[in-house]
Amino acid sequence: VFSGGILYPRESPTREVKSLDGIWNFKLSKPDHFSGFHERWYHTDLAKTGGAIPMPVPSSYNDITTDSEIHDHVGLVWYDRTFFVPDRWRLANNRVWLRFGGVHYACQVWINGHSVMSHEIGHLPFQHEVTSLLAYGTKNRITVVVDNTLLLNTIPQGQVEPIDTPEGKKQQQTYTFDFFNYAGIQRPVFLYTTPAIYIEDISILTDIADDGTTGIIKYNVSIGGLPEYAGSSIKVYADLITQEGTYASRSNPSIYSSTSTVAHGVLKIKNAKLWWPYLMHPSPGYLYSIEFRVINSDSMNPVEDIYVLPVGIRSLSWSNTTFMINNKPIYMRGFGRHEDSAIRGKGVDLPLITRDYNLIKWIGANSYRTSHYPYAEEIMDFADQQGIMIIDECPAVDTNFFSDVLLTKHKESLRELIQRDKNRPSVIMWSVTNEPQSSDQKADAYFRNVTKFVRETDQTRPITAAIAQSWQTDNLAQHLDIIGFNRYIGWYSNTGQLYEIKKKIITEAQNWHRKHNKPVYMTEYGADSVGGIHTLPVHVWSERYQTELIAEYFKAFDHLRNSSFYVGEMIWNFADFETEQSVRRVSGNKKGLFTRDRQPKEAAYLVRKRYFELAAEL
Ligand code: GCB
Repeated sequence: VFSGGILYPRESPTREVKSLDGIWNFKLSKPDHFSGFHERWYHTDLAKTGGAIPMPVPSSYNDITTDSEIHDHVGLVWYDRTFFVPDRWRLANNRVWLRFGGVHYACQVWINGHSVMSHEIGHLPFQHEVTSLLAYGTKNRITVVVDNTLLLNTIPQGQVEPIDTPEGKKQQQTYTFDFFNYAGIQRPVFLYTTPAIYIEDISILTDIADDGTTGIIKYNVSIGGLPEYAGSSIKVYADLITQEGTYASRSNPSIYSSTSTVAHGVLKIKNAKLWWPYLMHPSPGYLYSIEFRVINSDSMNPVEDIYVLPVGIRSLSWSNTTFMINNKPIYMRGFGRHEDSAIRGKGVDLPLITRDYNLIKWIGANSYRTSHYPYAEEIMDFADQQGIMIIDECPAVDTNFFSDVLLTKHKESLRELIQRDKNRPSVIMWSVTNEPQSSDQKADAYFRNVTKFVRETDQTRPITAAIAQSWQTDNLAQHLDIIGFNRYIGWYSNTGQLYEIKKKIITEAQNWHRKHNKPVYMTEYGADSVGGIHTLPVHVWSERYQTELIAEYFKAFDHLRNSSFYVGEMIWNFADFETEQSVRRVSGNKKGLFTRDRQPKEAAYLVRKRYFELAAEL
């Protein structure tokens, strides 16, 4: 879909960024599923077709109106808006790009009636050059059609069945994963400019030299738009700048040769300030930035393009029993999360994101998993800046039916995820799946293939997954570097029997390690509690039951921490979140330490006490 990179749009002396966020026009495609295509809605203003309503971008569309038709819609929805492109963008040697942070699940995009691009697999960015499609100094129209349908060959999987309703035949979406399938243009939309010769992609690898103090940054910069005659007149400079704004290191310019469009270089910095996780160092999340400049010595205006990339210097290493950052053992204390809140659904919301990180730090966590899909880049930026370690998960949740078509798409989701997040210091592992049917024989070959692909793409981070099948029947763990398991003793099994937790969890973690000789951690455990419910004696659904259940797991973890292979504990979930309607769910999943509006439940105080104690031990 995109050739080259998918760098986040950043302003620089050579680049402008314009947001297309705001209120768009919105319309369901009904009664005929394809009416928008038949009537060519991309050739006209949606408003003129009748029945369009205002819809905010970014946001999920499901909870914005009071209409269950929109909330439960299966199939196509249409968006459009107009925008202005300044005349100065027409300048020679300018390119204009259109970039979406994420549209769920699949979409097609038009500019002024011309099809620009399509994308499948939600939660991942995509872009295309639109220079020649825009009208400069005047009004333009952008149209997007979005399809939320999940089938057996989508990531994640779902199924659609026909239903009869009083209004006629409709489709109903079903899926086995446990969160609501929010959809729409859920992340920011940008137009941005680059010069004709531009930085297309940057890949960096960081390490610490044997002296233990010198930071090493290796980089590759690929240049787009190079004319054939450019030859050796094109040079790429890289300056490392500290957080305080001083120059720390400058690499010799790497020269583009006519045989390659990639420039390589190395930056070395003595006494480097390393990127450390939260509470592992007085200033966690230290970021340098590298200013990359493309200089064309043959040109009247020698500076072609400038892009500034934030960089954290850190090393990762792992063995059969340990996981290390900067040569110190990692013990993860955190949770699984969701992109979820009232009204906006999965829409990027800066006040919410900022609040969430304040809560993550309040509770003393050092890590979380982006269960069960890649999170917005705006969310990932905070993790880099604040020293929160991320287990970066692709959208393959609850894979139940394995096929070659699915495998190809699964790998594509990982390719796009790694392409997007490869430079982030916060990302310490790739999670290739959550709770697949790994007892199925087919899972073995399938995940051998998936993990081989990830290892070929990135050798610097270990591969993990969250497994629900038992260690006896599972066919996935042998392909991982670090094994995560989800288990709900005291909730789905042994309901009410908190005394069963400690021995069962210890035994299971030991069995995973014994079978595979790999580090192990718990990716999920927890209990639902409805904020405000208190019972004596203590029963399920009360705040106290959740607290006491979590305390029993802590006893298991304290035992396991004496054995070297155990590397972390993650509670399900950071906050309450929306699911599909179900009698097993009380207005959503209530396993949050925080309510959906981000206030603490009783268990949050217990977890806070423990996480700060764990941090103090390191
Ligand atoms: C799980 C799933 C998660 C669910 C959770 C639960 O194992 O990975 O998506 O929300 O259990 O609460 O049932």
